[in-house]
Amino acid sequence: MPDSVQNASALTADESPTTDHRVFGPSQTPTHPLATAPVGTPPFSVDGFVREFLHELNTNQGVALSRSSINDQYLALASTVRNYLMARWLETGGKPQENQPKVVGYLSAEYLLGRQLGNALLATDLADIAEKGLALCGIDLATLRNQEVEPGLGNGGLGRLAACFIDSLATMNVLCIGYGIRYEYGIFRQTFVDGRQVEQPDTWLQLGSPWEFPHPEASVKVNFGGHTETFTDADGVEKSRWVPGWNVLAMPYNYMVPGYLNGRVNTLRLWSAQATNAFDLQIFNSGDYAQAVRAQTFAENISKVLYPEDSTPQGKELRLQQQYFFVAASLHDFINKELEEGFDLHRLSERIAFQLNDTHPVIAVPELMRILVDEKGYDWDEAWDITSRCFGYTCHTLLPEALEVWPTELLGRLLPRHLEIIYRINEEFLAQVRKQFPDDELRARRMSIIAELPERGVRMAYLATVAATKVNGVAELHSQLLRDKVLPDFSEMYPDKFTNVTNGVTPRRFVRLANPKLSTLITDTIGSGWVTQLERLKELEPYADDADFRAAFREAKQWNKTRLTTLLKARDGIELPEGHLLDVMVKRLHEYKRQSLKLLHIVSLYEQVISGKIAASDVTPRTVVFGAKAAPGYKLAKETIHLINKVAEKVNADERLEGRLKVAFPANYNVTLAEKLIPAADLSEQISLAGMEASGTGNMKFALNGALTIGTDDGANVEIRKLVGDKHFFLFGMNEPQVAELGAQGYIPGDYYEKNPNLKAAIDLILSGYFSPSDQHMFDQVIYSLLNTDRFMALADFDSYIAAQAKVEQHYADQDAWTRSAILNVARSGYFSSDRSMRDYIQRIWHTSPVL
Ligand code: 26W
Repeated sequence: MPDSVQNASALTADESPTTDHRVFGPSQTPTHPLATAPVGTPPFSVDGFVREFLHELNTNQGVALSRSSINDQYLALASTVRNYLMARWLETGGKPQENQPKVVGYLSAEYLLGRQLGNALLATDLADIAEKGLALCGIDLATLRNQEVEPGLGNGGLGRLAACFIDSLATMNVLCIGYGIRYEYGIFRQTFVDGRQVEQPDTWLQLGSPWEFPHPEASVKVNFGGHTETFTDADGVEKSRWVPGWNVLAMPYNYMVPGYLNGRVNTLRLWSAQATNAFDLQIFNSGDYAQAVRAQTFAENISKVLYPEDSTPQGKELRLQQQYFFVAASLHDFINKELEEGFDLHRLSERIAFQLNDTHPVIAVPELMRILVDEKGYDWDEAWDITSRCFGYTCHTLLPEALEVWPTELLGRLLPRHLEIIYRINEEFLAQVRKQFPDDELRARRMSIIAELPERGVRMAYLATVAATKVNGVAELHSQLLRDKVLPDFSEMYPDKFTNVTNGVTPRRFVRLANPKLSTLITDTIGSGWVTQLERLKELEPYADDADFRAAFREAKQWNKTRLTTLLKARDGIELPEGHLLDVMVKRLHEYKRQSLKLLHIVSLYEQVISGKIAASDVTPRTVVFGAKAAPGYKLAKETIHLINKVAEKVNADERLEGRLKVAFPANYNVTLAEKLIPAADLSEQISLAGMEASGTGNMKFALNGALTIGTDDGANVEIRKLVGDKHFFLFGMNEPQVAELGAQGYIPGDYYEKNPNLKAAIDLILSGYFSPSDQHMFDQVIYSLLNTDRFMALADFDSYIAAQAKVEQHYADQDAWTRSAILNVARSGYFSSDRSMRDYIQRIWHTSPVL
């Protein structure tokens, strides 16, 4: 911890720019009519647009059209579209007013936003005008859209869900401030070197970031380290206070969150870390330049990079620094900036509902207690009464290893006052436990927020559950397992605290924007209301029996396939053959998601053909498309990626297959690729071991884009199958109780290997080194983990999976029947809109309402 990190008070009075964040507006009463007029919006016309664009290009980019680069043109276009949104943002994105409904404060360490330009053009209905206006300037809109690097400020499901949720709240006219971290480097860019994943830094800011508005004047000082000391206050009460050791500045960057065609623009506020005192001149003058700027680099590290793990916390100190950094800045921001001066904090929960997106922001609970007790002088009970009304907690996982436990040693060193407060919260809580469940010390020990073994630590999920008004899972099965298996003691103690809100996805990005052909067909058939009332897709049901509609539907799917073929050729040099069933598995690489099971299906098919057990002509022409990043530290996941690429190499080159089975693995799966892949898919692979995938959201995107699902009864698959109907869903495998049963009785994967010849042949082919001629044992680790432990029972579900795949081939052979099923998947998946999820959160947890 550098000693030169001091606060801003060093600057002399007359040099210091005003930092009083409450001073707004001109110092004198403005008299010019424009100064008091509402902020203008450029004319909504091609001409008006061209004028605005050229103005931005010349003045903002400082180039003439004739000398402008594509990046100049993209940045000018972005700021032009921003200008159309600005007036609305200033009107609707401002400070929440006393008479306005409660604000939703969404606290998330991740936001997987995807490209912004397309969504902004959609939300403002500027796409056509922009296309025409740019064409008049000799520019192709699509080229500029491809110039945008997506902000990859998230790992996977949790981060993308946050992005869908804030889009829905804006579209539903609900006040929301999304709070998070502006990582300088987002999720790594994945490349393949000889089939192995190699991570490259995500330099998303390099070519400029036109969608953010920095507000250095609104920076917040965030403290760390130091110690606490007790003192007796004026009324003789023994109190404790924090004496921090060092601090950093949190600088806010505001992003627009435009509602769809409703003129509302909410705000996403992402914090970036800066040194309070960037440069130590004395040290510099003493010639130790590195030391002089060490404070800066040290501070900036906090928001430098996103942790690429999406299941196993590494327990790194920097990760905890990140969590406290954005939470402290966000609470300070809302309490001291958004709320009007002198607001009575007893009524805080009337003005905001903070939602904890998993345990990552739960340090917000002791932080709010610290603010109320130490800074605002409330007594403990008062403070707890306020705090325990302000938070909802969403759990996104079932994996025990994904539940964060911060060692008290680390927490006490970084946040000594917060550890004290957590101890007190736990004390008060255990007193309640003992009162409600007398003479049951075992229960008290089980429920303690403080774990003693293997080392003393704070169980963040327990802290969140104790403090939250509501705890929800993200799919019915998940929420049930949370009650029964993950937090049973808490469910028994607080039965009404537990609820469910099944995930959803935004139809704006994942249907309207990603699938224009299908969108037009739907709108031409049932009108355009579906984009904000997705349940109206139901009106498509009768058209499943309409041959013309089916033909048009197939045409849209084919158009998406052709678009994907062109993209993968240009992007990855991948040839997608014509007329193949597109079997797609895209999600993070994790053993519980069972990419290995998909791989065993491919290798088994391949082995049967090359061994002559089946003729190539018996194989339904199929291309399996994988998309998956592995956490860099997750060795077995990276090995699995390597194996998939090596199998692909062999299968794709083997003439004996007569081109009827192909494997494609485009690198760097992200939101932008998902928008092209998902609309083109026929089959959606949702094959996790039952009881492992909290919900899944890819499954919903596929169903809404007319792909049929092959899946287990896991997460939201259960609800998808219930709504689309068994005839239009390929269910296989054990359900959760059967998995528990098999686990209890003792699972021996080797038995399944021995008794299933096809499975044995497939595994033996890999073990023979057939796919790794240079090193026969290259994939031993992957295969032996399946043969010896197979924690996620891929071998046990193999048979049932293969049987289901046979049903897929059979159904696909009847294109009309398949198309009918696909249409019914679309028609019956309106429930999976994130707008519906938001309605559920509003009703069950937040109790706010749209601004009228
Ligand atoms: C600390 C390491 C870490 C980081 C992220 C642990 C766990 C996470 C996330 C909770 C993992 C995640 O993204 N979970 C996914 O959340 C989705 C949205 O609710 C669900 O649809 C997925 O089923 C769930 O795996």
